[in-house]
Amino acid sequence: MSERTLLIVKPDGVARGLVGEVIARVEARGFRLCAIQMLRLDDERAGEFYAIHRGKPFYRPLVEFMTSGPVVVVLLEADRAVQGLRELVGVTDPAKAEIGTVRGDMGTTIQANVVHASDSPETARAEIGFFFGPRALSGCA
Ligand code: FUP
Repeated sequence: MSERTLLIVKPDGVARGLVGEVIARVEARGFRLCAIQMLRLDDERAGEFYAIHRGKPFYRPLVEFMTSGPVVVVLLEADRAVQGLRELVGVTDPAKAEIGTVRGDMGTTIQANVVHASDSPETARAEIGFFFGPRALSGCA
């Protein structure tokens, strides 16, 4: 069944010129692009996005990292989009991510791991709303 999910190319990925490669991989795997936006998160928005991690030792550094430069936010659609994108992206720590995954091939540290991908359909809905609001209802490619 067709499903939507959210991909973010994080500041390290944008700064290193990896946006095109990440999107090419996603398109090659059959995801349709529904919306795309480049933006810079401020402290409050980044903190809200990662609110689930508030209080953890990596929370402040994570918020600082996510506000350190622009990000590219992409709304994607596919069958099994959430799980499929997680598989394409690989596990959180690039050192542990499989070769062939985005993080395994391009990530440098657990923080600078190039991309974010929603981890469940519920999270995807919330994260899509967070960035795109009602515009997320527009059609996909
Ligand atoms: P993921 O769903 O794979 O993005 O991973 P998490 O939601 O567990 O973590 C979100 C982000 O927090 C990671 F992408 C990077 C950062 N993080 C750290 O910096 N250190 C950690 O030990 C865990 C996560």
